[in-house]
Amino acid sequence: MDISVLSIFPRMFDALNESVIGKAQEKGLLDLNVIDFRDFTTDKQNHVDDAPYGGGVGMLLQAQPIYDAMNHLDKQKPGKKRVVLLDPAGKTFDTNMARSFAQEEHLVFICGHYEGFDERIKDLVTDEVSIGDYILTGGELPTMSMIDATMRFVPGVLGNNFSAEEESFSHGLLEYPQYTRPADFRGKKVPEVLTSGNHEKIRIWRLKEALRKTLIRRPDLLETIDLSNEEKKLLNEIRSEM
Ligand code: 4G0
Repeated sequence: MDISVLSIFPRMFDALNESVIGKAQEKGLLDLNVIDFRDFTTDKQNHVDDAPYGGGVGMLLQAQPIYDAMNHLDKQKPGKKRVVLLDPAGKTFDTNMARSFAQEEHLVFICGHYEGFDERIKDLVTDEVSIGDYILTGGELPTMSMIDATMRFVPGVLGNNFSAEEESFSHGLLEYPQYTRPADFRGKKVPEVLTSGNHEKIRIWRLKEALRKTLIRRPDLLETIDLSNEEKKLLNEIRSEM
């Protein structure tokens, strides 16, 4: 898939040349194109921001450099695009949005700075998105988070026989506790059932522990999923143990 980013700090995206996303680029699964929209300013001092009409503190990103950078991108890579504006007031990003982004041919992220942007930028945008209720100095880190979460849903990006569809959040429960060697680490032992070799017992133990963790930490998640009869029975066991 194609991902284009409009940012005045293009080198921040060098971080995506590492690890799994770096590999995805090497494999040709991702073509990442970072555009410095400061290159599209028309004034001598390359300003991308100005004071708000009506007064107030702080500076706003101007519309013109973003419009011209988008126009350049449309000529360089014609075709349908999903254009995401990073905005703390946007819709909160989640797994379902990542899955939906992964279906797109071309995603464009516009990274804002300062105290926001000229409202007219929004005419270029299909989605206004936030990664959560906090303010950062720019949209770059949220964009990198979303690129990472999105690429995990692109087939071939994660290693062999591992799929983003199989883990917590996808089936709606938090992950059960996991252990690796040694079986006894400084007196802390691995639960016996996991070394028993009884696959059915292990499956039930894992399901119960996933339900327990979800009930304690994120009871809101239990409201959104259809529980099987087995899961309802295990939840009742957990409640009577509490
Ligand atoms: C637009 C996104 C962009 C407006 C961007 C700030 C956090 C997020 C920015 C503002 C961002 C997020 C109104 C402060 C840049 N910070 N939570 N900073 N305002 O996704």
